[in-house]
Amino acid sequence: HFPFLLTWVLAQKTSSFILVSVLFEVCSHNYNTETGVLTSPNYPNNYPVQTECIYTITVGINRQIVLHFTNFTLEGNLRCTEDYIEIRDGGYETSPYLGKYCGTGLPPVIISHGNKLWIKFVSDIFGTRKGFSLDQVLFANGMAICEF
Ligand SMILES: [Ca+2]
Repeated sequence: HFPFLLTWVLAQKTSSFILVSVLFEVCSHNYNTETGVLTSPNYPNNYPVQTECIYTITVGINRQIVLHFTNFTLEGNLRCTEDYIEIRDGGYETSPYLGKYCGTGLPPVIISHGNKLWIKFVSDIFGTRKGFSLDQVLFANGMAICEF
């Protein structure tokens, strides 16, 4: 699917963790590098319970983001009401819905329409798993310039 691939070096990421209440730890990550690896909290160890993480990825204008999951092990059920990730096609919680994933099946490759993606990771009060890891890569002007 992605011809003309070149290797792209993993870049830095910035992250911050804010404890907003006794019950839920909320972590917020803003990724504005061209590419990188994104993981669930504590990965590759189990993620904590009662956690909500928002990951906002922004790349250069006229570029698109490709999410390629490499590991995915979440607690899950059919409706993903326990632990899950939700992906939106834009920079906000209100951006167009792309999908909600849980369990152990690898999500499909996700490609943004614009230069932003919004990802929420949620874990409930019981049970944890290893979590997820994904490569974040990008397209420029419809041409693949990096590989997974
Ligand atoms: Ca859980």
